[in-house]
Amino acid sequence: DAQALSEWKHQKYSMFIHWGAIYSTLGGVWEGKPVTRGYSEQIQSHAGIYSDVYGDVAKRFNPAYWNADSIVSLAKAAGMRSVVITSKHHDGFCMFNSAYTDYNVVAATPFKRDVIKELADACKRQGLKLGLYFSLIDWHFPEAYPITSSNSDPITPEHHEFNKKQVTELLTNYGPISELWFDMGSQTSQQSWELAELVHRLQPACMVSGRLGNDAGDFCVMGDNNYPDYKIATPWQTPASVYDETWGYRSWQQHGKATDKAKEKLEGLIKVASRGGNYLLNIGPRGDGSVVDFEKEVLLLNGSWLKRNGEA
Ligand code: FUL
Repeated sequence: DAQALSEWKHQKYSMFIHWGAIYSTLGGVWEGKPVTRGYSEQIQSHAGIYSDVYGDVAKRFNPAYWNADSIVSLAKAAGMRSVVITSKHHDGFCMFNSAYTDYNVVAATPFKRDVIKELADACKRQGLKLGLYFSLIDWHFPEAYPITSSNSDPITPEHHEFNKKQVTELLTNYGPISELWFDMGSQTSQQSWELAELVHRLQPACMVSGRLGNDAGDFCVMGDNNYPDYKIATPWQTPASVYDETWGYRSWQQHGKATDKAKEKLEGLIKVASRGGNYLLNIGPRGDGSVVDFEKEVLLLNGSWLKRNGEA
C-alpha cells in the first residue's frame, strides 16, 4: 500500500514502549538482587525463573499510575508521531485480552483492564498512530518448547497457529494499527510470508517489520541501537533505547545528566532521519504505570528542541 508506506516514512520519530505486567513489576530485580545479565524485559530467562513462579508476579500487577492519555500526551509533547507498544514480549504475557490464553492482563492480573485497548483509544482521541510489538518467541506457550537462550528457536507449527490467531485478534479488536512490529524467532519462509499476508489481508495499511524474517517485512529494522553510516533506499527504522542496557524498566539503572542524554538521542534522531529512516525511541514505564522522570525529561527536552526548530 503506497500511501501507507509514505505515511509511515513521514512519521520519522515515534515512541516505543516496553511495558509488561511481570517484567516491569520486577524492574530488573530478582530475589532482592539486581539481575545484571541481559535486558530487564528478559529477566525470566536471564535469572532462570521458573515459569509458574514468574507467572505469579502478575497477581501483583495493579498499576495505579497507568494513564494511556498522559503517555500519548507525552509522545506528542516529545514531537513523536506514533506509539508502538509491546502487546506481548518474549515472556509470552499478553498486555491485551486474548481468547487463546489466560496468560493475559485481563484474566491474570487484579488490574483486569486491556492495556492495548486503552492505548488505542487514547491514540485515537489525540490523533497519533498506534503500532504493536509482537514477539515471535514465547517462553510460556507449551508447544513452543524447547526454548534456548539463543532467542532464535524455530517456530513449531502449533506456535505458528497460535501466533496467527493472536495477530488476528490484534488487527481486529483495536482499530487501525500502523505497524506490526514482529520481533525475533526463526521462522521458515512459509511462516513469515503467511504472517505478512495475514496482516495485509486484515489491514492493508499496516506495515510489517523486517524482523519477521525472510524478506517478508515492509521495512527493515536495524539492530538494537544501531545507526547505519550510509543512506538506505528501502524503508527502514532504528529502534533505540534511552539506555543501551535495557528496554524494560530497570529500577537500579544509573542516570547521568538528562541534558547529555537528550543530546545523544537527538543526534541519533538527526542521523536516522537525515538518512531516510524512522527513529523509534523507547521508554520503559514502571510496573505501577508511571513513567521514569529521567526518561520524561529527555523526551521533553528534545520535544522543545524540535518545536524551536519547526520540526514538530
Ligand atoms: C530485541 C528484543 O530481544 C529485546 O528484548 C527488545 O525488545 C528489542 C527492541 O528487540 O530483539
